[in-house]
Amino acid sequence: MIYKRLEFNVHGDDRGSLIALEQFQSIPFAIKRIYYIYGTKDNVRRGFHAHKKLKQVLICISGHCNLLLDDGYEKTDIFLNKRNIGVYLDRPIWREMYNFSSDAVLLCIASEIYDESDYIRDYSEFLYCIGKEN
Ligand code: T46
Repeated sequence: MIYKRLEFNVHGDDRGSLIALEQFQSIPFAIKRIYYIYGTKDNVRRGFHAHKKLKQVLICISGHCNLLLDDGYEKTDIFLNKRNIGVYLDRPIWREMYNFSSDAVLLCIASEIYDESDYIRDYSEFLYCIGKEN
């Protein structure tokens, strides 16, 4: 499997719902950074990179979007629209995000602080990094 699907406990009652995320519990690593993507314009595609070391959990906490994942051998396209589902990426995976609804918020929980040198932004370099030449 290219990614691990995480399902979070929903604490719901007659007031509504609450999901709590904790490091080493629902999130399988120490959390060093959280960022979120929102207000994405129509027909925009983001991503187009992989990470060398970074581990992340991606959760679409409002609206919907698609996540295209590629490990160099196979691709999978995931429709994200559930607040209690996380996509755990724990190795170099090429990713693209698209089909954002106007109310989409993609929450990203990361194992490291921001480091541009961890990005692989060239697809051929990505294949080289995972040991698969073009
Ligand atoms: C990823 C996908 C899912 C920062 O200054 N700090 C940060 O923590 C991040 C994530 C970004 N930035 C700056 C760098 C760029 O100037 O924000 C700008 C937009 O970042 P980027 O073009 O990398 O955004 P996406 O949507 O292509 O990718 C992001 C993450 O960067 C990436 O790690 O896995 O979301």
